[in-house]
Amino acid sequence: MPNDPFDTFTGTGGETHQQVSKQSDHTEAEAHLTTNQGVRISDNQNQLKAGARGPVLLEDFVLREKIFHFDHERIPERIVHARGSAAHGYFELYESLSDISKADIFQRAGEKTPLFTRFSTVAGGAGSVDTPRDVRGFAVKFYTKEGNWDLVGNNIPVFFIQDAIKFPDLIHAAKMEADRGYPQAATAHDTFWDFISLMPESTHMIMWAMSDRTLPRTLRTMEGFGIHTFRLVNGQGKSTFVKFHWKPKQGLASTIWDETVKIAGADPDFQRRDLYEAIERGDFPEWELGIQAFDDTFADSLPFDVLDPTKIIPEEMLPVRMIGRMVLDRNPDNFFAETEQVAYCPANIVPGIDFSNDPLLQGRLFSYLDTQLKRLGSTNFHQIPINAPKCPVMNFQRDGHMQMLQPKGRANYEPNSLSDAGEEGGPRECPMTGFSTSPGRAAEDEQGDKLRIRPDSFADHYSQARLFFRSLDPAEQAHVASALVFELSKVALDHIRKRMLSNLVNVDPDLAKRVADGLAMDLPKASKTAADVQEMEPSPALRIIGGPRERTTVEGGKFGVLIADGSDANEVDAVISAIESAGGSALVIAPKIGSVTLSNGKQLKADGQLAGSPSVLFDAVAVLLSDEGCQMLMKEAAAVQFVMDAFGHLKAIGYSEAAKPLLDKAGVEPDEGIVSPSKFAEAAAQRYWAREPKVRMLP
Ligand code: HDE
Repeated sequence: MPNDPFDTFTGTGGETHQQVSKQSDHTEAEAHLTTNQGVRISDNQNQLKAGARGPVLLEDFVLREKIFHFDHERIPERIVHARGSAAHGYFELYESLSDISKADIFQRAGEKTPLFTRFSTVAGGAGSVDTPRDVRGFAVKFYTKEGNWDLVGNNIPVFFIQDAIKFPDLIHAAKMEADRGYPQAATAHDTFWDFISLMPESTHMIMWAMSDRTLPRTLRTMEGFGIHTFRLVNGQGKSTFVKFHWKPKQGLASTIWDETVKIAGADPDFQRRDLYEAIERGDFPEWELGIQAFDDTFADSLPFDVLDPTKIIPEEMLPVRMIGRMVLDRNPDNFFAETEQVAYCPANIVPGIDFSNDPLLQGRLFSYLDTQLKRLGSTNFHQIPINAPKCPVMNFQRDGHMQMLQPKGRANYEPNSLSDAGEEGGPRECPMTGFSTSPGRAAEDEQGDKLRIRPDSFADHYSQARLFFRSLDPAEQAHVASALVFELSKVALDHIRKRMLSNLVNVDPDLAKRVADGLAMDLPKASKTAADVQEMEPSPALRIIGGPRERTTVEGGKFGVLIADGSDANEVDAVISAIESAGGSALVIAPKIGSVTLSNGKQLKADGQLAGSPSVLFDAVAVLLSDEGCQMLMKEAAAVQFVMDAFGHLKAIGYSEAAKPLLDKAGVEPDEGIVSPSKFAEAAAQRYWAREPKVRMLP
């Protein structure tokens, strides 16, 4: 692999794997099927039987080994974040951060560090669809020269709960209901909203969860956040608080609820496929890593607690400084070995990075190691190549299930004075360069009696929920209201809906009223709050629509060009070329996959068949038909739906004059996004939010 940053390091677990695969490497001419013991197999089609129609024999070790291995192919899926997609890549530092962190990864501008990033949904099982309304996990494992650093975040900067002890309750409430085993990957049900309505601290996160943030168009078009406040520590031991951000170079884009539901049916692997295909075609997704760094004085000046994971620091209050970029440039070779077996752990940090006292983070530090033992079955999971550090690993830990290493010598303890324990008696502590914990500050509230208590500074549950809602574009606000109406309409128990409405009054009375109207319920009084709700300056950075990172480009997008026999060859060619020269992918959709005969008699092969390629799969569509082609497609429901959905999902539609009757039948009304073929590539870079009130009744 060219410019592979792994090459610069000496591996441990990685080497083991390479040795194994080298041993079993054959040229194609001499590739023999063998058992796991290396015995060549003569027949992989038939079991060993006593006579052609006789019973099967127990001595058939070839059969038994194969079936035995198959029977145990699955490991327990993750209890949360089971559904995920991942890729390899690298992090490149823009400028040295040595003034605030001694972490090796932050020292030398331009240096690349290999990494492996896994995106996930939270609630659904491993086989669930890619596009439910759900938070997305955003987990990055940096293989630094001083050990692995895992930044295990989400695409939303806050979390539902303030204390780790509530996590099992939250997840039980969100997942399938205990008795009936449904719904899968959906929060629109009684138990979720029962819990949420009883936990006002979740209100800020709920605003995000009901916004377009939980319907990302692709994994490439979402932000990532470390959520908790962490610490950076410099060479002098000085500690600085930090919050981590990932900002997508592709811009931020989401889908519309109706669209996301239809994508789930049309392509359950939509986001996994998108990531894989983008990397395969060399369109490497990229995010900038940003930090908000601040000291104790700044933290103390804020009207909320930086240890509270339900709070953000608005970017307008403390700008995000971009310190480097992540490029994902290589797909995994094997889904199971890499994406499934990768084991992230927020406790994996390196010298120069440290934790804060955030009580949610502190609980996570225990949980992940524990979960990996269950999932991967051995304390030696760090030796699996995807988890193995790319720097030397040396200690006296020994044995355990599936030990892959064969340490030499008698000394398996330290200190020792045996010369066979390796050079100078084996590895020793590094008092100067080894990881040492930042002492924190000796503030009164950071030490004292053992208590089960929540600090008063965590009491405000509504101010930032209000901040988020009021910072959104009106179209996004309407989506939040509409999502709440949808979800609460699926709640069968009246008292839960009522309680939720009472909480919403504290966020924004107008929002609560819109939701109550949408449910045809009376608006109850506001619920009691533990702290006064504060007015904060709106933060435009929180918006997608009209915000500073909204996606407004064709580059890296997918566009559907619907054609049929007789479509104008020049027009088709011009639209495809315009999209491609703007960096997008144009896919030809036709009634039959084999080929279409264009106006000039030439045959064009389709990329997708109409019934299997609805417009929800594309960022915008062009409908380029002849008179006859249009007459034929007007009798095809999939064609009418193709256009109707593109219009309803506020996408640009480029159309040839002859395709107009199909657009009319689909109820398309003219607006800025309905354009001639020559204007399509330009129009396709955005959605047309002004169209929304014409196509959808929003609360
Ligand atoms: Fe996790 N979480 N989590 N989580 N989490 C897991 O670890 C847990 C939390 C996040 O792609 C599990 O390996 C507890 C916050 C991601 O493999 C488990 C608490 C955030 C992933 C676990 C939290 C996350 C996980 C399940 C409350 C955002 C997927 C399998 C204290 C900052 C990583 C596994 C991947 C996975 C526990 C809260 C993000 C069970 C106890 C907050 C992205 O250990």
